[in-house]
Amino acid sequence: MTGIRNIVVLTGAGISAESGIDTFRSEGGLWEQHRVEDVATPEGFARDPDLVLRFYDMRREAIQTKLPNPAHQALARLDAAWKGELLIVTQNVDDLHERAGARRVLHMHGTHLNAWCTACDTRSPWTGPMIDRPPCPSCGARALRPDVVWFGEMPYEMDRIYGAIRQADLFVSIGTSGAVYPAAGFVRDARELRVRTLELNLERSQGSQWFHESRQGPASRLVPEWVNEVLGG
Ligand code: BV8
Repeated sequence: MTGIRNIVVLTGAGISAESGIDTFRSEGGLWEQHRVEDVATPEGFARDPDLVLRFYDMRREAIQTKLPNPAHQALARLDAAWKGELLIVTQNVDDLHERAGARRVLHMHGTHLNAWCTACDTRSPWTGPMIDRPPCPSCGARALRPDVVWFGEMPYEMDRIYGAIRQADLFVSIGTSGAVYPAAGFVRDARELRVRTLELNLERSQGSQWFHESRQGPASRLVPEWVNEVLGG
């Protein structure tokens, strides 16, 4: 892959599937077990906070028992070796990219491992449950919520993401169905900017037609192969 200096990688639940973390839309996936409206919206949280806090307590506990897979490890290898610009924009709220060693990671939908105090607006590292309404480490108020972006809420660092796409020579999408916006629109933004686009996914996503190239298969095989190509292995 010649002439590539700046890369933006978008990842979704599919990159963590082989680590044993449920995806959202697959058979038996999270959205089959729970109604999105009930567990991933501010309205759902206002209506039944216990339901929402239990949903995220369960997932927060689960991800801490999982390990990064070869796809996370390959992106961490790329991050360590790549001299050009690289930004790994993840829709995932797990910390497997970081646990694999990646550093240039941006969580556009937040993270499980932070608590967000709705009284003092402080975000604090958090690994335990929230169902018993523990006090905020900063102000003591019992007003914590998961630091995740719910439907209808603005994703994080959108300017930084659009800035990176504007500078990019290559946009790569890994393990995402292209069902949720604004993330699902990045490939079209990239195309309008004459950026090369590549999809690595188990199956063609809802936005496949927008990619110059789409490769199908498990991330644990496709991502190490692609990173070897880029690093000229
Ligand atoms: C917003 C955090 C205003 C919480 C999440 C335009 C058109 C239509 C609707 C909208 C629109 N703009 C906005 C909307 C509304 C809404 C939206 O998109 N609705 C959808 C349902 C139609 N968007 C919002 O509300 C967003 N906010 O728009 O604010 C705004 C507007 C403009 C600019 C700025 C702001 C906020 C959305 C964020 C919601 N929070 N997560 C939590 O995790 O609980 S979304 C959550 O679901 C994930 O983060 C992710 O984004 C999405 C799930 O998608 P995927 O990750 O792709 O997972 P999925 O299961 O769907 O697919 C997995 C894929 O992997 C599959 O393709 C499968 O084939 C593949 N796969 C599986 N195994 C493997 C694999 N691939 C490789 N290897 C494997 N082994």
